[in-house]
Amino acid sequence: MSKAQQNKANPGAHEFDVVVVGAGFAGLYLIHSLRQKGLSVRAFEAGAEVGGTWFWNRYPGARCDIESVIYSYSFSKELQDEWRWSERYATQAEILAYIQHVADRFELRQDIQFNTRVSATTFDEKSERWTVETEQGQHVKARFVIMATGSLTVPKPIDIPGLEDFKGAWYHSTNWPAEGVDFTGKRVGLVGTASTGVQMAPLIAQQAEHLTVFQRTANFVLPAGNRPLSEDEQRHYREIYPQIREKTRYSNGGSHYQVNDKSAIAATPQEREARYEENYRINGLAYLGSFNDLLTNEASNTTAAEFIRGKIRSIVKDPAVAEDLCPNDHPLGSKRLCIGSNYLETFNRSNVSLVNLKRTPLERITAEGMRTSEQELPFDVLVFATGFDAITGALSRIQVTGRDGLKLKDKWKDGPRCYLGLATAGFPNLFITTGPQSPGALANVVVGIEQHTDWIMDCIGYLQQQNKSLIEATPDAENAWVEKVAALAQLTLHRKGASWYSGANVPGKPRVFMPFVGGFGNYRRLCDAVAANGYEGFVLSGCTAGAAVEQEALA
Ligand code: NA7
Repeated sequence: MSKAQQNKANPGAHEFDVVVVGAGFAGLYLIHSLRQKGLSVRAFEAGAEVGGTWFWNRYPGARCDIESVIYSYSFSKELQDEWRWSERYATQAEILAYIQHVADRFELRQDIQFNTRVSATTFDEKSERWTVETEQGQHVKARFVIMATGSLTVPKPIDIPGLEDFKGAWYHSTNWPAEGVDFTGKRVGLVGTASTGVQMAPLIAQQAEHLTVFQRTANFVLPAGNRPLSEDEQRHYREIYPQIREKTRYSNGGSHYQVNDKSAIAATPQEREARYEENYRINGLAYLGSFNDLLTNEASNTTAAEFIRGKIRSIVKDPAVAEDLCPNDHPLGSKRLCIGSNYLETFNRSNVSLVNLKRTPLERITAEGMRTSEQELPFDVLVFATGFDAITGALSRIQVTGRDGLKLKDKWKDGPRCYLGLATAGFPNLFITTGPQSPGALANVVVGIEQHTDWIMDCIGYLQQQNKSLIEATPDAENAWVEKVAALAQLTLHRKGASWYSGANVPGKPRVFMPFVGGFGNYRRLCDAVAANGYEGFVLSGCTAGAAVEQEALA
């Protein structure tokens, strides 16, 4: 009987090869891959179900802003062939159904403990084991801990004073009631106009008596071009899947779109207009690939931004509202583009109004509603789409203690530091998936999850082969990587956008641009080269008697 099978037969076990924190897209593929290697694994999941971000974010209109056919696992051809995506951009419900299907199909649930939040994990040098502690006080031990905690899982606390005074109902997008919310006949105030608010507003407006949208920063909103996927299209995708997947693995953003290898500024105005028009109509986030310098050349960026502002002015009938909706304080793409359906058109409805908080700031929430510097507005319901303590939020809520009592939160007090975005010096055998200093959510995160998982599996295999029990990033390699990630970001217009990519949305959070912007394909090649060079930048050590015996058993 393999160790993995033994574990399934023994739910009370408290010693594992690997503990995985989280059972979303990353956690599930990790469990599957670890089992394939014959390793025992226990995953802890705070939610009552698999899905992670896609379990919690069930607000009206929640959809992925990446196309379904590529926002999906590629590791199993059978899974790929049997699953049918009904729309170009899947709803949260459909993505969650897919993740649940994966959990059932590969029988992953038996290694997951639900409704369990990990509170701490501590490395013991003598035994070379991590102790993982849950909020319920449970302790388990593992040789490796893999954080699959996601980038968008912890809500940013609501930082508007007075919420406790409000007499009506209020909801946050990240923790939406499973039974839904009926807005019929209600006066609704919505705070937040980025990806989430943009998806919610049109649906709330269809039900509510009146919807007031509170906008602090106007964003670049593009139409998703969503539509049902026909049987023929699905068949076509299944035929070309091998090529699509290969493209996503080596592309800049983990997608299959062709990036135009031409500078916007070198193109004629007619060429620019034609390309922007085509991408605007049908390609969502790929609008950024209309030309090769939109994120590096300010003049080029302005041409793309001006095109979107023109669209806003042509769609929104009231010129004053249109002007308020025009983003003008950050370059296009320096914050995530917002992909929606009928968002701008929603402001042409008679039951929708916009409050520009740049002109009339929010002062506080009152018993009856909201007060700005200019007016007091009564509401029955308040909805917050105010975002996340992104990328590091979930990790910072776990007390992680490495070698010599080093606390991750102390090490990261001025910003996160990871080598390859996968490991951090002082914390042996701790891996982080799609975390800071990796492409993370800047690229298609499912492609990133598969790449990280495969890399970690190869790494554990290499340790076994070399008869080593520990792997740890060196401070030198980590420093060089962190500098490289920061220098790359400085070459782009991301440096000018105050976004969750850099922690700028959370007051007091260190301001560090966290994702690797050098392109997903390049990142993969760098990670592969590190592995090919015997895990350059890492120290491999250890091999206690206990670990050696275990490794023999696994061989
Ligand atoms: P985001 O992108 O962090 O957006 C949050 C929105 O909430 C944004 O419009 C913020 O305005 C607004 N916000 C936050 N706090 C306040 C306060 N106190 N007052 C007024 N407005 C506020 O989160 P999302 O959930 O929309 O999207 C996150 C990611 O999920 C997205 O990028 C996709 O990858 C999926 P601000 O811009 O700070 O002025």
